[in-house]
Amino acid sequence: MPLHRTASIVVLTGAGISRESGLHTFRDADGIWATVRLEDVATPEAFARNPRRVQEFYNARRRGLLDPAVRPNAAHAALAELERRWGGGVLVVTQNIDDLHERAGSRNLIHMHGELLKAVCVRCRTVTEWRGDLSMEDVCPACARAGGLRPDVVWFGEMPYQMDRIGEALAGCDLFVSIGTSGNVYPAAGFVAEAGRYGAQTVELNLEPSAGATEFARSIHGLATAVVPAFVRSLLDGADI
Ligand code: BV8
Repeated sequence: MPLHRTASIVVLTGAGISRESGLHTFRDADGIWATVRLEDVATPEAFARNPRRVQEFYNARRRGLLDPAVRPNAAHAALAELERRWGGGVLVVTQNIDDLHERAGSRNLIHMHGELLKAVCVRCRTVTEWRGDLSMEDVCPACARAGGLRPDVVWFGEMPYQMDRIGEALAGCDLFVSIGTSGNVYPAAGFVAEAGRYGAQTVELNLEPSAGATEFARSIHGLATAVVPAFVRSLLDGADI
């Protein structure tokens, strides 16, 4: 059945949507967790234990993201077009810390796991744009103290950002679409069940079935740059979903 044009859509994205832009995923064979343990670089305990190592891990990823060859791909562009042309609301909730959705034109966007191009001061909590390397010697532009700046990224064991706003959107949406995520990390992996409980249509677009594949009413498998533009076109053409 076609989705009515004033329907509300929530899209969850993960690392798979940025894979064809040249950014590695986490759990694929060539993924980030194949070369480094998340316990050593993506927890508050790791940062307390060895801040230099954690800063370097994110410095390398920030440099990679700022490589001119890394650009939004057709999947990011399709979601931005959907937001522009759809009559109802379109909210993208991304687990990704890259800025490819913004650069593709998405505006109604939540970075639930933070942003690689921002730093937060643990002392005054001020968030600052940060595109260079980050070290424990850097001084917070707001409180002028050194040694307190960290990537503005949500680590394991930390509260994801804007959970209230996300919960409201899931309760009110007519369609929940999950793109490029393995469904291993909570609370994001639980969003499909939450949206489904409120009666939303649920669709998964992914290279392969995710850990939560059975929770979706429909799954479309393929490369994001192929399946996402096709799905957006079907929505805009009023096709059955
Ligand atoms: C929380 C930022 C409480 C950092 C990330 C013990 C203590 C505390 C918590 C826990 C605990 N044990 C378990 C938990 C919960 C924990 C968790 O889920 N752990 C897992 C490992 C079991 N979660 C947390 O700690 C979260 N906080 O629970 O706080 C709370 C709970 C509820 C409400 C309030 C508070 C915080 C989790 C956030 C951690 N930070 N990232 C960084 O980026 O460095 S998570 C990290 O994983 C990234 O954000 C990433 O996006 C996310 C999910 O990974 P995916 O995006 O799915 O990537 P993945 O590689 O796994 O999959 C890629 C998929 O794409 C694959 O399916 C692949 O097939 C597909 N694909 C590949 N190429 C393509 C493609 N698809 C299409 N096209 C392609 N070309």
